[in-house]
Amino acid sequence: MLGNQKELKPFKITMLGPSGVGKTTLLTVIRKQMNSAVDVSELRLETGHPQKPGTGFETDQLLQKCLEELEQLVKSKGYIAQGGIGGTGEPKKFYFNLSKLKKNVSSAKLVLEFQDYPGGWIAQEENAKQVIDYIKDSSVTILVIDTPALLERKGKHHVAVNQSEIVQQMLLRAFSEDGSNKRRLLIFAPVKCEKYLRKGNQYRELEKGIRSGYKSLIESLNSEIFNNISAVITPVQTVGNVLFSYIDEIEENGKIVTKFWYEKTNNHELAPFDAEQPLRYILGFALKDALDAKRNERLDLVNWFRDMLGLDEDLKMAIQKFGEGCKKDGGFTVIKGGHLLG
Ligand SMILES: Nc1nc2c(ncn2[C@@H]2O[C@H](COP(=O)(O)OP(=O)(O)O)[C@@H](O)[C@H]2O)c(=O)[nH]1
Ligand SMILES: [Mg+2]
Repeated sequence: MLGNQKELKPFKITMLGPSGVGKTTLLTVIRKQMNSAVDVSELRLETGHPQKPGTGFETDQLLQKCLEELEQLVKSKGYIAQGGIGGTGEPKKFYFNLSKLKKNVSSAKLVLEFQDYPGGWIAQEENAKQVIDYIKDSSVTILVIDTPALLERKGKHHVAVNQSEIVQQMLLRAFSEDGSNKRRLLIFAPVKCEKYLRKGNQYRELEKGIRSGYKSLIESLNSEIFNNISAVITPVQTVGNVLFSYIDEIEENGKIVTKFWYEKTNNHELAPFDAEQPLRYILGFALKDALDAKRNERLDLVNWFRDMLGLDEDLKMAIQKFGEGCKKDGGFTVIKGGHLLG
């Protein structure tokens, strides 16, 4: 193993969103698309924490299971109702690590730690506290948003499906209670948004929907005390060939149950689109944070990057190049704090 080498501190990212919104799916397609989206001559993405044996295997296993279920979902014929793959039963850390392609195994690595957990936690007081701690402890939070719930029927189901009131409160609490003033990136990641990005200008509706569905959060973040926080929108078409179709409200055992129905295209392939974009934003942000920290001598805040800063110019360049590939239009929006991004 790595003998007495120093511990590699991971760069931490927390997933946020209620159960079923698509957190684990998003991680799965990020991994899938990174394989093709990383400029293959430059960066290598592998699973696992290089100093924690078994984490690669565990991450692979979880993502593979989710991937198989998604492939099944795309293959089946006709309409499908929302829901399907099993929820995340316990908190899980997913590790990805990035290194420069064509270097040997022991070359410099940037380790990313994604914190996933059962979505149900955010509605349970004790567990919600834990999630708030995850957010405080992370540099990046990815808020996963069910797009049809946000936009259809004038957002009638948004609060219930995306638990938007709760997540806004949690974010504000985490951000205000954190005294460290470290830089943060909040990524609004609308998923299941294939339908809205296929045609002309519909992506404008998506941006408008997010600005109104998370109005109080965005207004608060615009206050000067949150100058350390950047917020962006990165829409991800998580599965590709499955489009939102219609909402059904039916009575089951005396209760009104809402079902979101999706329609397949004739192409039965799992074809995520823009899934690597959140990672481009994350890496651009991380690198800028580290470089500025070095300049301003506040390295204590970015120990996850300290080793890498001086050591491996090649990896830095590759990360920077990858980060520069982040989209800036067609639904991709910088809400605030553009100066903190790469
Ligand atoms: N139609 C459709 N279903 C999706 C998409 N992404 C996720 N799902 C489904 O949404 C459900 C919940 O996803 P999951 O990632 O487990 O949510 P989590 O609880 O937030 O981790 C699963 O049944 C997925 O198959 C998508 O882009 N389109
Ligand atoms: Mg999950």
